Amino acid sequence: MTSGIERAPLLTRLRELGDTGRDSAGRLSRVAGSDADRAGRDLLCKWLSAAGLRIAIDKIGNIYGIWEPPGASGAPVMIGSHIDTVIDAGVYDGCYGVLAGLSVIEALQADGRRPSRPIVVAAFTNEEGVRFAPDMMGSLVAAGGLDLDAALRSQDAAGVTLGDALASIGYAGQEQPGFLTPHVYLELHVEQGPVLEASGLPIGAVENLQGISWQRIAITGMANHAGTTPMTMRRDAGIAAARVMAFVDQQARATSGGVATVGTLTLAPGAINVIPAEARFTVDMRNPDETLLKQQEDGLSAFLDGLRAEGFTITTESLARFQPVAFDPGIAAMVEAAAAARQLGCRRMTSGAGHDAQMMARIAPSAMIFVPSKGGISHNPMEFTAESDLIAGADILLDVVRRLGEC
Ligand code: HGY
Ligand code: MN
Ligand code: MN
Ligand code: MN
Repeated sequence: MTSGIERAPLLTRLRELGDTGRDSAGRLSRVAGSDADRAGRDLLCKWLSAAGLRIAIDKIGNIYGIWEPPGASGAPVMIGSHIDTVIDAGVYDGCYGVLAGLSVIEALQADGRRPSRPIVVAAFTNEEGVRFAPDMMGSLVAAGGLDLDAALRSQDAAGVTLGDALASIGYAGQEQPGFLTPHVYLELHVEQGPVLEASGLPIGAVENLQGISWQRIAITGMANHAGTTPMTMRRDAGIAAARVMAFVDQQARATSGGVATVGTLTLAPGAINVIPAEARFTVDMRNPDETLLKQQEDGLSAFLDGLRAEGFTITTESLARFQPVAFDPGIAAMVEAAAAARQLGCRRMTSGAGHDAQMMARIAPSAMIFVPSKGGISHNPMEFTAESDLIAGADILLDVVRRLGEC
């Protein structure tokens, strides 16, 4: 096989980017628009420039490193992902795909390849949606699925808008989102789940991505004395929230392909001896089947109506709602063929996690390549992928980009 990816730069940059922006406790929380996000973006742009790429930044802060070799024309082959992270994150989620995209361009340059199309590596803003909702926001705006001004007006818990946050870190770009529509879009990503490791295979050809429903819920009961109020006379918002958590968990376990998570929960007024007057929490439900995802949402809605009948006031707000997405079967077949040519085991699979590819699939044939996550762990500092798998995934990305870029 022709030369593949240079190991050292990819692995070294992954570590260096992973160490950029850690807090005093050593935690990596590069949430969108933070100082850690600025530090990571600055480092990425330094590497993109050093590779001779033209850097363009759009008004939602998406970063594009553009390689336009002589003779290349037309819509680009785009390789993308994100460098923002969740709170106390691992170093591979998102960053691996962006840095592998840079390594692919460097390998093509080193081989003297002349692609017929420009090749672009993209880092999309706020893929995680931890500080500003919805997630996959930068790619969603670039794909025309969310109005730019509405996205820039999204606020974090402190009322800071994404627009102000991007301006404060110097990444409120000039280009109009969508100024660069790809010919095809590829994303290499750690699986973040247990399937590849359990299959003993290094490569996943991702053919679809499950639907996602994010809701923010507030339940209002009544504060009262923890010692004097009989259990039969309480309107305990905390217990009501706990009942919702148990319900969505049990419902997901009983629904084929369903998952559900309550990842945030606050109680007010938040005193040991006061029955909670208010509970605010989020519900993340997902399912590869749109009908079943809708069934999960309807079940939650009916459960909340039951709580209203008990006297609770309940408000719900949709933070994100994305239908399941099918990726391009032709490109998935290219991934499988590239793996076979390198004698690497490969299987077709569904993505449990959301990714920028699900947004770019709205405007261009798109596909993803997965590599295994040790223990299926992600969104956790224990996230780990073996170096041999990281390089194998990047080699497959290189092979598919060479086919798509005709070089
Ligand atoms: O939640 C997700 O799946 C994505 O990483 N934002
Ligand atoms: Mn990711
Ligand atoms: Mn993630
Ligand atoms: Mn993701």
